[in-house]
Amino acid sequence: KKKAWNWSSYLEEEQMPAAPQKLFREYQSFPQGRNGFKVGMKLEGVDPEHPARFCVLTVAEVQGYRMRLHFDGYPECYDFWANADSSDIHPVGWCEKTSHKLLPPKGFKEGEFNWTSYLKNCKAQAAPKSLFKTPSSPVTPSGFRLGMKLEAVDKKNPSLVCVATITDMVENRLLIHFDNWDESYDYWCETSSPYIRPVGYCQETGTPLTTPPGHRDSKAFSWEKYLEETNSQAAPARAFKLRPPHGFQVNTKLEAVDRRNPILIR
Ligand code: MLY
Repeated sequence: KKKAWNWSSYLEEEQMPAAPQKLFREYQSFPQGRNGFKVGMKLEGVDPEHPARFCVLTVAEVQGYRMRLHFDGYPECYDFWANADSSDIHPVGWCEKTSHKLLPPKGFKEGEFNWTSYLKNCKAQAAPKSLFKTPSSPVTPSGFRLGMKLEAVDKKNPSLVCVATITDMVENRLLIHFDNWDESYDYWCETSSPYIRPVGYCQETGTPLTTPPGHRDSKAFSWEKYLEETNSQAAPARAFKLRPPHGFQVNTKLEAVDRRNPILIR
């Protein structure tokens, strides 16, 4: 007969210790982490699968400092976990205030949704503003502007550096969109992100640049012409937090962890 599984006999059998509680940050502690969000509260937030979209969300479960967020009207399989201080979540009304399009719950036509009557009909509470992370320091203008172009690593295909555009900005974070690709490759990053580089970086470093599909003569791609054709500006090099040259050379040998097989050091 099988005995019920439990941690203490498992650790004893394996002769392995549990990770000591003191190694966890307060926000990781379970279940005492400070978190004022309550199940049923509603809010607005980024869809992790489509970072360009802001959606109507409900707190479905709270565990310590983390919570499971649910897309109103959609199946639970799309639920995702976020920390209470995530920069991707905002109080009710944030989209309107910041001129972002808010995707209504499933079943609503565009323009038909309004928070006041929705909250009333659902008999639900909006998550209080005080629970959300507020930008720590006043946001200093970064030099990046909406619509500016740059060269960015495609995080889903990390060997590619591609022609990209800043299509949204929240505080100091940038939404990176790849020209002529759909929004599923988009991602949010800090201005100091190592994934973004100024126009001309690839040419300077001899890295191949992936040009927008459908753009004529990808071989003869010229940023100058492209900026002119698209009537857009390059993000200024000074806006990038460029780090000093690191001294690594192409083909220098080193030791590194294999991320797909992390116990091996090759
Ligand atoms: N094999 C993939 C590569 C997509 C790359 C998209 N980047 C550049 C935004 C495909 O063709 O779908």
